[in-house]
Amino acid sequence: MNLRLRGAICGIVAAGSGIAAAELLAAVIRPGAGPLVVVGGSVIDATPTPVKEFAVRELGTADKPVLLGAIGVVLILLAAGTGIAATRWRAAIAVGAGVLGAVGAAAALTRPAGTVADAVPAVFGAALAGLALWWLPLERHVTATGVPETGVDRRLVLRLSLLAAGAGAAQVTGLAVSGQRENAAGRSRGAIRLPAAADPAAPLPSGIAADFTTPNAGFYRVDTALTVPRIDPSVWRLRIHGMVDREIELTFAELLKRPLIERDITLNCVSNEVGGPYIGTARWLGVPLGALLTEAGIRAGADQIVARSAEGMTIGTPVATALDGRDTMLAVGMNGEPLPLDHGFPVRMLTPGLYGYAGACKWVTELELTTFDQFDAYWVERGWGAQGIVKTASRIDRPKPFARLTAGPVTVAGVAWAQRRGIATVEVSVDGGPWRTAELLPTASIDTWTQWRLSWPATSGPHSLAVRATDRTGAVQTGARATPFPDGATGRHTISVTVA
Ligand SMILES: Nc1nc2c(c(=O)[nH]1)N[C@H]1C(S)=C(S)[C@@H](COP(=O)(O)O)O[C@H]1N2
Ligand SMILES: [Mo]
Repeated sequence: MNLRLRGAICGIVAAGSGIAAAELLAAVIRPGAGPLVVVGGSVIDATPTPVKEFAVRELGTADKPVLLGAIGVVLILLAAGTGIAATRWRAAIAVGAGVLGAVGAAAALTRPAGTVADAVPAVFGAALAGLALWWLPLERHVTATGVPETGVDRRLVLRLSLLAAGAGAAQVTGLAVSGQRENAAGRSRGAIRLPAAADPAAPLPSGIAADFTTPNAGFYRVDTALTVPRIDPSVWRLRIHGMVDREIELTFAELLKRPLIERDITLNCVSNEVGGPYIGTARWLGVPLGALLTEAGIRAGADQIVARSAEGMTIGTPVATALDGRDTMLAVGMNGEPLPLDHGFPVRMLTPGLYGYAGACKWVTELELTTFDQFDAYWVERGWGAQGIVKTASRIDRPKPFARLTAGPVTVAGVAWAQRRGIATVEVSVDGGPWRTAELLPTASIDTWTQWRLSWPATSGPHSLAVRATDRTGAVQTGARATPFPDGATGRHTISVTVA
């Protein structure tokens, strides 16, 4: 085997065993702070907004596996390079291990919820990787007569196998440990019996279409969390502090004792492109935030609620939205179940009328009353608008883009939304022609989307269909195109179809 290949293999196996050991240690002492996840989280936070937008748009929920894969490739290159260099220059081992440990430790220490202990797995793993590489026979054994041994290098094969087996065992154990914890989180969620709402939602009006409510399993997910936080509701606490007269700390049981409201609310993501999928409607159960804040006593001048989550997200929401009568809540239930882990279990915020990044902090553990002048939340620091008001928009769901249709009546249908304002009319234009008014289906409230449909007498040939909504303030959805950054996409969803 040539020396370089030998070095590369030794480097990769040594690094792999160190990283597996570090992940195992992290799984035991501090779940969610494994070196890979911590480095990945730092990469996400440091990623420039346009790249993030691209990732959300092009990769959707696959953005996280792709990121972890990219980190894996960088690690393999670093490990192989270190191994190759070490065949000539032993000190390369210290350099490679040092880089690995330093990057891991720096990422761990700079995570928003990071503690000094979080750096331990990375340092330990890097040291182990260095020792392993030192121990591996990087050069071919030389016989007493000074001739390199030929044939299979038993020592190399044996040591590589031992390391690989050790890494495999660490990996399996680590997965078992986190699997246990996941099951525990799932069990504690499964054991929760949510109280009935003191103020239940009205039944959905008859005539509402079946897909008005988005099932939990199909609800879009957008967040920066590489691993979903697993919060034990029995240790969960919410702290309300900052510009308040009395700090409040609540347990989950205390939160559930408060009168609950149940509401149908549409939630959507500011990163959604025109016509995009990051929107859904659910029946949420939660504690109105306004009363809680009033009990805490909001000090004069406080205009921002900064919600902090277990994994360190910060989301800034205007104080006014908790006091102006809308159903801003700390949600605990979604479509008749406790919140799914992905959607913020055990508690998330929900603010009708605001995009998720400005009002819907998942896994929330802290609310700090402050001002917009004093503090920029996570997305605002990255250039997104501070207020996050949902823009009036509409989408064509049927027919699908590039559908081949037969001439005759075709049902064109979709949704339109302008949470807090409500939808007044929806219109469709065929081939840039006059706007035709669509039929609006019954809807739940001004905080939910409105389904619409129109029977179109399709004639043969290629056609384009465009939609626009008018909200109940009379404002017509603009046709001017804007990208999602910095405060939500605008433009009209337009599709092409062919009629035979
Ligand atoms: N803790 C936390 N909360 C978060 C986010 C996040 O990254 N972390 N993303 C926000 C964004 S941008 C949106 S659009 C909504 C999405 O909520 P969902 O995943 O339940 O649909 O969550 C919001 N809350
Ligand atoms: Mo979002």
